[in-house]
Amino acid sequence: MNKREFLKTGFALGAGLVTAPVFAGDRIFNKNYLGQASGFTQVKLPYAYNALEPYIDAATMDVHYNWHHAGYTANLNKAATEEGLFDKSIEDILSSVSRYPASIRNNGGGFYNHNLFWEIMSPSGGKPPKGAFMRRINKAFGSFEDFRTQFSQKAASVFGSGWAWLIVQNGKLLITATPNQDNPLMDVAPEKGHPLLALDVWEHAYYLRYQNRRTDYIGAFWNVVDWQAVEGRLE
Ligand code: MN3
Repeated sequence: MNKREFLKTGFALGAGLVTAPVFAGDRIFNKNYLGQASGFTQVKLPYAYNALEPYIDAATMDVHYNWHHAGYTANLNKAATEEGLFDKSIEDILSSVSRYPASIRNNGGGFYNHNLFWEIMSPSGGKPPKGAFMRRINKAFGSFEDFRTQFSQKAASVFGSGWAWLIVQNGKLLITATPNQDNPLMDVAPEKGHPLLALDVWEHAYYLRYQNRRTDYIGAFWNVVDWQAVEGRLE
């Protein structure tokens, strides 16, 4: 029985139940009675909503995680159901995102970007990187301070909504930015690479506390960056 037949059979066996878990590769898909997959799930927020105070406020975290990110995730699952993308990883989907409708690009990006964003922040963050990783940053950008300045400038200069990134591109560290929910994994990105660090500069990420003062929000972000988690994304 191939994977697709197994998916079908699994669903048929589960008919009549509200959800029927279906195993595909390394993911469990809970299909609801409409047959919609919920295979892409938000990471569990690794800290309380108020844990990043005063830099990121609890109300913003709550709305951002439970409405914005949850919305992208639900809409990705709906779009992935329509496109039959059950057996692909999000990385695979994003790397050929130009082949799919805009709903996959927007919601797939929104899903992936926020999962990464939550995981590279921590209430115990703000301590600079160490050892070989710090030396690599110094080599690429002059110094850690220079890196922060360049990244902050990139984030501040995003026109409208988007993200700033630290990526690895062919073994080289690089700062880049993307509009909307695009990211450097996408085939449409001008600079492609593996994302290590991400900063959401959509107004929904900071407006409640900082209003239009995006640069204050960017400055505060450095106090919660978990450099161990960032380094952990280097494979
Ligand atoms: Mn956001």
